[in-house]
Amino acid sequence: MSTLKEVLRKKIDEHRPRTTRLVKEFGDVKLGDVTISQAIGGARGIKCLVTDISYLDPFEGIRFRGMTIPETFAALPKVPGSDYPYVEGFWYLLLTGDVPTMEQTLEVVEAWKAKAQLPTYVIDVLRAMPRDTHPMTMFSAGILAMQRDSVFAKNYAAGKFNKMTCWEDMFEDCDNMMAKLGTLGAYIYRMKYCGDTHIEADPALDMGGQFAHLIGQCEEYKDVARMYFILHSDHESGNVSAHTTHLVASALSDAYYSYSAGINGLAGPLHGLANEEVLRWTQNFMAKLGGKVPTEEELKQALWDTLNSGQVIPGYGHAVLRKTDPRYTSQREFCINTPGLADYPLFQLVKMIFEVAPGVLTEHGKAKNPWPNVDAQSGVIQWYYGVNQYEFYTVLFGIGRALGCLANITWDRALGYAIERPKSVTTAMLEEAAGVK
Ligand code: CMX
Repeated sequence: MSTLKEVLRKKIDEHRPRTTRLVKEFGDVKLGDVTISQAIGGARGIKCLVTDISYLDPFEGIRFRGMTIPETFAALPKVPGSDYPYVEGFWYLLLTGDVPTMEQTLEVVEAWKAKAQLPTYVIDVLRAMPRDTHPMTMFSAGILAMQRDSVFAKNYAAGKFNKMTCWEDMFEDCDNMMAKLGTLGAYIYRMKYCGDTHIEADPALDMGGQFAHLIGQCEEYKDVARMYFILHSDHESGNVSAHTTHLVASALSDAYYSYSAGINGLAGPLHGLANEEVLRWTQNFMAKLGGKVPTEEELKQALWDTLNSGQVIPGYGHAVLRKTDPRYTSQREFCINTPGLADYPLFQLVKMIFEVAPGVLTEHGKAKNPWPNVDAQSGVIQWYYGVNQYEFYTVLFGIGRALGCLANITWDRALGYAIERPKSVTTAMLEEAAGVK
């Protein structure tokens, strides 16, 4: 081991008890308006972000522009022949707070169709990456590559920045990006998992339907895509992907820099990658049992084994929610109401985990919320439809999450939100505030 790493290890070992003691014994000590445990522990509960796009109540779950998930699905114009709304109409709702008419929705549908194609240089960037690169890396790189075409960056460089009107360039970038993200995700999917064969776009299709078509999916999956993108869109602005996007945009970085950064945050296992982890955990567990249906005891044991090995139960717990995530419930209802999926063994197992895991987590006593989040349910639907490359699931999350993040940064710029710059303190300052020798 290098001297540098050896010395660093020693310093870290010496420092850790100081941090642990501060949180355990002096967590409630105030540092101005926040406590030591909030300063060390990820800023939980500090009210210092403002957004009107969505609001997350710990017990009720998410509301998009004031509407619950069922209310949102019911209110928006539906794709003809489908039970699910246009993603484009949802974009209109997030941006404006108004439920669009069918005419207003179709205007967005047509605008997105006209600019959905990927520029060749973006395809070149993707193709230059080793094929076994994680799809989230490709997705983030593809978004970043598109920065070349940022309207905001071009106008800024040309000296055309105006604080009151610059939101318009931000909006153009966000709208242009939204139009392309489904195509980008589908291109990565076909290049990596379908022998690099690609499918021509169908000019008749909306964004959700087109994505299903481009990855080579069946008719039914078009609704899965629409539902999935809407459900994953926004969860107010403190989660890692939304907050990162907001933070980067606060430096007047354009939408591409900002959302590519947000995607990198979404790729973490404690955030969006949890949907991949859930499927991996569940499949490994089934494989260990040789595919047979587990007993409740076997399932409990597997959950305890995971916890005792120091890992988290993926898909369970939440920083804000204190009940079952309505995004979980919505997907669960989709499963229950879809013939074939309702009896699907993997769904049966996911249902069983839902019955057992909250009890185990409660007994374990650490997680503040023992209930499932959005990621506990989403992979099973993808798997059922044959999207079994679970490393791709977070890209699906990322296409949807863009709706919320990009609506937010459009408004951030319109309202001239300041560059984000919280203040840091040293461990010694915390110890002084706590009166620790
Ligand atoms: N399994 C085991 N332990 C868990 C847990 C879980 N599912 N959820 C929380 N805990 C633990 C935490 O790791 C923490 O332990 P330490 O004190 O040792 O650090 C303790 O319980 C308290 O954590 P918390 O206050 O309840 O939760 P946090 O706000 O710190 O973290 C989250 C929230 C989501 C990161 C956490 O619940 C977790 O790791 N869940 C599993 C991963 C997951 O599903 N992530 C997806 C969330 C949704 C999304 O963003 O996509």
